[in-house]
Amino acid sequence: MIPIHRPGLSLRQAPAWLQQQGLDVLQLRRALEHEVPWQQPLVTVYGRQHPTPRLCCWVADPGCSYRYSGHQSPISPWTPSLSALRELLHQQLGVRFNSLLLNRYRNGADRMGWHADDEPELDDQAPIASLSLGVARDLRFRHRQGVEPPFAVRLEDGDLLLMDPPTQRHWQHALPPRARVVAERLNLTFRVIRRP
Ligand SMILES: O=C(O)CCC(=O)C(=O)O
Repeated sequence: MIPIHRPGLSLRQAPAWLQQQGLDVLQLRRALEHEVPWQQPLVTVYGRQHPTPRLCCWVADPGCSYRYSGHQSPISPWTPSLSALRELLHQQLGVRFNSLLLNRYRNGADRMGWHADDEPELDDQAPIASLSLGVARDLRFRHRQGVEPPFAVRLEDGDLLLMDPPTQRHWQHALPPRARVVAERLNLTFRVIRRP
């Protein structure tokens, strides 16, 4: 794991983590493209509704619902390949993730705006484990008060990125559009939702 530290930020990057687990990443990506019920919900931005600029799906244990940008995501069940990934992460990190947000960026126009994963239902003592499959994209980080220079982490096919506490409290992240990228990327962020 490569540690990345800034004041209030702690990341760990494991390049080609999926390949190191002996997985065929292309086959896994194709399987997920087919077996996941992808959606493109409407989100409200400055009072107006827009389709999200990517496809997504919320997979979680029963009772673990999640709300972002004014949208309550329906819960999809764990598929065999997603359960296997969750189990691998549990074995290696000792963390029992109970939910997963999948994002599918169809090309470089698809993107994710600035945000922190700091919703009240998320356990802020647990890391967020992010897996990337497909074309490389940059994940940008900026300090909330602007007191540190922003930076980017390049996420390649098969990489694991752990975002440890208190990163979400002090920093935001975004996946900017990239005009020259024509290929697809999947990102899976495993999370721990606090149960009521
Ligand atoms: O696609 C990515 O790497 C970022 C995903 C993300 O920011 C999120 O799921 O909160």
